[in-house]
Amino acid sequence: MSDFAAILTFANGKTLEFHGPADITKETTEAVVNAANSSLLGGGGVDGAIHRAGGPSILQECKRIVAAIGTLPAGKAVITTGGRLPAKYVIHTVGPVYRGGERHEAETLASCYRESMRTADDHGIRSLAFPSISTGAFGYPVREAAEIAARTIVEALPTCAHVEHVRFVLFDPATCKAYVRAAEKISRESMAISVIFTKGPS
Ligand code: AR6
Repeated sequence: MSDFAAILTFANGKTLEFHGPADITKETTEAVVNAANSSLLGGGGVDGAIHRAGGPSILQECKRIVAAIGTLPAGKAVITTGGRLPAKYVIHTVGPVYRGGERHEAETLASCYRESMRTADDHGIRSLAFPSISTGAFGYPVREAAEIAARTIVEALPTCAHVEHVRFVLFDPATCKAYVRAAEKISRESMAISVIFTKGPS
């Protein structure tokens, strides 16, 4: 059971949803995004959870990608199938490691979201779920990261031919709260035509 949900609906009928606390490995969107590292060999946090739940085929595909293109730079994205996950695909992206908030870190974080959206769209994917990239082991302050994440999706969504629904799946209450703030800010700026907060943060 989640404690928080907000849905922003835009003029073209596309939606951006904020949802949590929740586990992205249970998501039934067509694709889920993984906050990976450049090796694509798995790790802790959401990366570990996705590989555990999805099974070994995801790692095998990641190894084939690395053999073909080398390690994945921060800000880029690649796609594998979802193995045993309910989602059909996993899009793996590498967030920036936070080292004090230099401008290129914000740009790299925005690039993760843009590249993931572009990859999904190139594969005809209609619905996509994101975790909060870089705000765990990579140490990005969640309030700043939430605003970059939400704004980048709001900008990218209208340009997609296929992606219609994007959902942030937020693991813990503090992360939910930060994304609620970002959602509220965006809704105040009237980028969305309808905003529904079914439960706010306390
Ligand atoms: N569902 C949704 N979100 C989750 C889940 C889950 N099952 N598990 C954790 N989170 P992190 P990063 C949240 O550390 O900061 C890995 O070792 C978590 O609470 O997973 O980008 C990789 O291999 C936090 O809000 O990713 C890399 O080496 C968010 O996901 C490194 O960590 C991101 O936390 C990447 O670090």
